[in-house]
Amino acid sequence: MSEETPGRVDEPGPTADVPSWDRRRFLAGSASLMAAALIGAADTSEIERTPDPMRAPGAGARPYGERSPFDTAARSGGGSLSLTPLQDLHGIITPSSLHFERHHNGVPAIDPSRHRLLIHGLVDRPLVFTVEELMRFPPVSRLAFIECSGNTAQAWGEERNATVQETHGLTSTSEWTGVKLSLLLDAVGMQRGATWMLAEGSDAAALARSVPLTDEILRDALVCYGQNGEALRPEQGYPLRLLLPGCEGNINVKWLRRLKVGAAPFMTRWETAKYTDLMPDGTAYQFSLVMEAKSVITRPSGGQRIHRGVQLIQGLAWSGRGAITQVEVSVDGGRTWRTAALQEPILPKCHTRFHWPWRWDGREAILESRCVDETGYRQPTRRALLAVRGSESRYHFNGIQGWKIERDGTVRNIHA
Ligand SMILES: Nc1nc2c(c(=O)[nH]1)N[C@H]1C(S)=C(S)[C@@H](COP(=O)(O)O)O[C@H]1N2
Ligand SMILES: [Mo]
Repeated sequence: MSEETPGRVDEPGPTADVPSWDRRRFLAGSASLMAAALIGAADTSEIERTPDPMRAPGAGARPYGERSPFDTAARSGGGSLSLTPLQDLHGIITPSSLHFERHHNGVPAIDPSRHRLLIHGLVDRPLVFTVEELMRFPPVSRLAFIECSGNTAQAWGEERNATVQETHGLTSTSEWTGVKLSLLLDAVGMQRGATWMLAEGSDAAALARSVPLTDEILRDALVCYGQNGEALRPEQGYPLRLLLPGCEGNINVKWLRRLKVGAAPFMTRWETAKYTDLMPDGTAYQFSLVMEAKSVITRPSGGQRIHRGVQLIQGLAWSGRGAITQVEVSVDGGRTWRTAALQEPILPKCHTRFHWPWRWDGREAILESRCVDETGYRQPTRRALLAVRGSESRYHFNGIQGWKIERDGTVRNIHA
C-alpha cells in the first residue's frame, strides 16, 4: 500500500453505523476511487513485457498437490501444540495442513484397518464398528470451528506483546464428514437413564471426556472420518474423531476408540483437575463446554506494520452458541463503534469473516472488535470478564482484544 493515496477517500462519519464501504462509497459511485486508494495506481508498462513463466512450459501434473513455494504461511509452536496463522488466511476454512494442533502425548500412527470403535455401557446391544462399517452409514458434512479452551489464555495475565497467531491461533474451521452420533446410539439402543457418555481416544494420553447427551449435542455431534474433503489428518484424529460443534476443543476426542453410555458424568481428570475454571469464591466452574462468542482483528495485527491511508480492517468472529449476527469495530480504544460488514458465508458455530475500511492518518490508535451472536450475547470487555471470573481462570477467555497502532505504523498487542 502506498504512503500517498491517490484520490480522496472520505473518512467514515462518526454516526456511520452501516458499513460505509457498501453504502456511502458505492452509492456515491466512487468504487473505482476506493480501489485506487487501496491498491495504488498501476504502472501499465510493466505488464506489457513478457514475464518469465510465459517463455517456457510449466510443471506437469502431480498425484498430490502442493502449494506455491511463494506461499509460506505456517503453523508456529511445536511439540504438543501448534498455532494457526490466522493473519495469513482467506475465507473461513482452515487448510488441513494449517489446522492448529493440540495433543497431550503425541500424534499416534493408526492403521485404519485395525482400528475399532466400541459403543457400550447403558445400551441394549454393545457394538464394535470398523472404520469401513462406519462409512456405510449415511454421511453428514458440516462446517464447524474447533477452539481450544486455552486459546487466548495469556490475556488473563500480564500484558505481553504477541501476534494474532500467538494470541488466537488455537482455533480453526474445517468441513467435517462422518456419521451422526445419534444414529450410532440408535443402533446400540440407549437404555433408560442414559444421559452421559464417556468418549475415549486411543493415543498415549488416553484422553477421555464425559459428554452430556443433551438434545443439542444429539442433534449436532458427529463421529468423523473426513476433513475438508479427504480423510482426517493424523493430527486431527485419523481415523476417527468425535466432533461436538461449539464445544471446547478438549472434548472433541481424537483417535476415538470407545463410547460408554452412562447415567452420570465419569469425572475423568480432564474435567476435574483440568479444563475447569477456579472462581473467586474458591469453587470450580466445571463442564463449561460451550465456547462463548469471540472476535479478533487479524489484519492489521501484532507484529505487522501499516502505512498511512486506507486500511481494510479484517478479522474473524465465532460463537459456540450459533451464528454471528453483528461485529463492531473501534479505532479509538472502545469509545465509539462502527458496524463491520460480515462476509458470506455466515454459518452457525463457524468462523465468520468481517471487514471495515478505515483511513489511518498516522496518529496513535487502538483497534478493537466485538461481536454479538444469535442468542443476543455480546462479547465482553476483559474488565467485565475479570469482574465475574476473578484472576484464577486459565481457560475460556473470550474478552475483547486490543491492537495498538504506534506512530511509526507498528502494531502491538495490548489489553483492551
Ligand atoms: N485423544 C485425544 N483427543 C484430543 C486431545 C488429545 O490430546 N488426545 N487433545 C484435545 C484438545 S486439548 C484439543 S484443543 C483438541 C485439538 O484438536 P486439533 O488438534 O484437531 O486442533 O483436541 C482434543 N482431543
Ligand atoms: Mo485444548
